[in-house]
Amino acid sequence: MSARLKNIVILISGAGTNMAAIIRAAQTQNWESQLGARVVAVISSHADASGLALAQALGVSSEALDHRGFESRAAFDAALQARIDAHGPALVVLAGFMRILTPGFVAHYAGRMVNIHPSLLPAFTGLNTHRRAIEAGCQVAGATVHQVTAELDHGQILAQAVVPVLPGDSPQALAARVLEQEHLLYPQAVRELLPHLPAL
Ligand code: NHR
Ligand code: GAR
Repeated sequence: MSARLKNIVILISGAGTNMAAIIRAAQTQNWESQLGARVVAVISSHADASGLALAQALGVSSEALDHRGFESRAAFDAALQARIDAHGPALVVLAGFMRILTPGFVAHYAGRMVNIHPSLLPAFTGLNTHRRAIEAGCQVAGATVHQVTAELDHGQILAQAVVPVLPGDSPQALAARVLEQEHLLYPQAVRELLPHLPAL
């Protein structure tokens, strides 16, 4: 029975508030009985991520695999892949995950790895999205849930949320406005994707 559940592994690097939103949605909406899915593990690329304790507090086991202990991206990704695959994941969810992943790693999870990026893709791939949106004079900003492919922030778009950029916005103020929408968008996008994924 439990072998047929769709296991979700969430990768984080920091606060893990998107991770927490997904775990809470899975619990309150009873994804296990409704969708045959459950969040089984959280893995952080940073040992000091506060999201590790937050996951434990929500009843999900968490572990750190600090990227600084590895000589190369390929070595880190190989170790990360082994840790993830130990949980038999149907879906890998990047939630504030800050390490660029190698093409081999991405290929291994093709069609079953998603990310939330804090911009309205295809605008503003990469980092410092909020500062760049303000400097460009954008009147709207937002977040995008997308499939992860080898090319950074270029996978198929699954869902987007839009917020206004307000006069005098700081990158921090805009980031907080976007993050609030991310917490609604990401659990919903994952929930809609799950029926389309095979259990491992
Ligand atoms: N990997 C691939 N191959 N494809 C994607 O679409 C990915 C990915 C890894 C992470 C998240 C992404 C985001 O939402 C993501 C998407 C980190 C960086 C980055 O430059 C860029 C984009 C994203 C995540 N990272 C630096 C690096 O050298 C480290 C930056 C830091 O530690 O602060 O890996 O924005
Ligand atoms: C979120 O805004 C997420 O979109 C962004 O970082 C924040 C993480 O918050 N992701 C990236 O910038 C990826 N490069 P969280 O850890 O509280 O979910």
